[in-house]
Amino acid sequence: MEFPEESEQTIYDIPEPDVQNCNWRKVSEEPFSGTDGFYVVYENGTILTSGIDREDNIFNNMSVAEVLLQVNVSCPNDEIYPEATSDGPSDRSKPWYPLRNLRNSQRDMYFLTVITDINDNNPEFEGTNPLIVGYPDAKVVKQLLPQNVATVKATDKDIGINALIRYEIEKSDVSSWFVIHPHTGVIYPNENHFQFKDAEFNVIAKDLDGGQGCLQSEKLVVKVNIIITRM
Ligand SMILES: [Ca+2]
Ligand SMILES: [Ca+2]
Ligand SMILES: [Ca+2]
Repeated sequence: MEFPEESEQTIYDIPEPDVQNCNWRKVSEEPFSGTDGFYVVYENGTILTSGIDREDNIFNNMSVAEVLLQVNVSCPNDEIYPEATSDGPSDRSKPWYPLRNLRNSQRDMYFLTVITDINDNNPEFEGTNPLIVGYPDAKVVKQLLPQNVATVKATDKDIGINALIRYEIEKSDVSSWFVIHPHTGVIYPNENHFQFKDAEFNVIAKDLDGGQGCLQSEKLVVKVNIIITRM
């Protein structure tokens, strides 16, 4: 089965009357998280998850976040009917006898759940904040190939579109001096507006490629200092 992370779900609820007087218990979870794990198994056969975090470190090395739950069920009949043995003729009038092996295997049940991603993590910038960069003054730039001002990088713990980042420069008096590549995070001087003066502006990173409902990062302050050269 498959369900989204962080949700509270009943993954199994055995219907009446089969539930009567049977006891269910959790045997194992793989991988196991924390002291109690992800699942709660009630004696009446209800299995709940209180929310599985797909970004939990235990899924780091898994291409798909999966949890395998093993539960054991024991019923009064287990004690009433003795274990079958190979001694003596089989009594076909007792249905449990020829099904012994099957019954034993039914004591353990396995539930494999695939945890799908939801967008519950904001992008986060790497490195120092503020980011302080130097940019050469006009005299030097004329002798060099045009160069970028800086590169910023943010990461997002989600996957897929939930982690697809779009960078933007927050609008300000100096924002028009710069252009940022929305996906690479490279910041260029805007040829038509750039001024060789110190400037400070904010960059934000949005997930969902900046689409509706996106989450955004803290503001990254970028300080550009013009390096004056004497030639
Ligand atoms: Ca999560
Ligand atoms: Ca997530
Ligand atoms: Ca995200």
